[in-house]
Amino acid sequence: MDKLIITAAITGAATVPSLSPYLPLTPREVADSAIEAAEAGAAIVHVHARRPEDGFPSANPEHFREILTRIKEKSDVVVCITTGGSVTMTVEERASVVPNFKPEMCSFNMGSINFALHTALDSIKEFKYPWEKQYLEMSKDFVFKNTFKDLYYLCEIIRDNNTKPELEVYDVGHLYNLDHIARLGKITPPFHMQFVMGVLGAIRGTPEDLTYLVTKAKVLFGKENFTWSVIGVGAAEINLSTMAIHMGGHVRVGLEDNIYIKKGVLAKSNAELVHKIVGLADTLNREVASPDDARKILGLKGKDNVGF
Ligand code: KMH
Ligand code: ZN
Repeated sequence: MDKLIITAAITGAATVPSLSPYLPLTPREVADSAIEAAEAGAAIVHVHARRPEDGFPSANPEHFREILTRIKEKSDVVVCITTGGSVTMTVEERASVVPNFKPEMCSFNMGSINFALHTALDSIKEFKYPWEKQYLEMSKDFVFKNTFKDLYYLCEIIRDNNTKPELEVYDVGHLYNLDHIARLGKITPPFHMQFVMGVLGAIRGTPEDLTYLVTKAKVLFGKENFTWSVIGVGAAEINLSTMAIHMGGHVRVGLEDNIYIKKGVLAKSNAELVHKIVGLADTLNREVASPDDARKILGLKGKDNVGF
């Protein structure tokens, strides 16, 4: 079994600031939280940006630049930049981070889904910022658009910048979408898949669903042609992580996907969530990968070949 690659997803765009006072918002906070997560054992950090003044998801390259340069200065962690962005961004805005920063990795969402966040409204009594309520409410009618035209477009951008995609698979059909673009030669193995489980609108975070996704990926691509990792969105995070550690997969945790360290208790940092996974890996006798181990396992171009 390969060493365990832990990815920390630092802030995302699905969590709103009122849900947790520990969510990093400013570029400085995002970068420092990423550095701390790396010190705790994360080999990769998955990065979104937010507006410093109110935490609204940002596509502003200057916000990204501030985050990326600070991380690079202080840590050798692998940086994976989102191309999923947020519900308010066009696919062109989302993709622009790749040519702008030529990262070692970027996310690449494998298809469209309903991406609903409105159920979080029930747990918020008071909103910190005026945009949050409407942002959550409008997600009831939101389709996270990743059409084939979008997939073809992103394939080109990702290939042109020699960036390794973290292929975000939210449902079984997304494996077939990947198979389609692979057959066209637009993307080549080995693939690194991130099974995103527990979003309202896509597959749930159940053990049998994870087993099925892994089995189906082996059937479609052959087990030597991909690595995989899992995100348990919300309550499923630690349980699915445990399964993945045992099954030879990799793990993504972080405040982007889950704000609790255990039932009813908010995680105080991304590092705290990473630390929990390091403990589980130790219990299950799986060694944790360093950033350079992850570079080797995933075949990355290296920190010196990025554009920031
Ligand atoms: N927030 C996750 C459920 C992306 O950034 O491309 C999915 C995600 C998408 O990380
Ligand atoms: Zn993300």
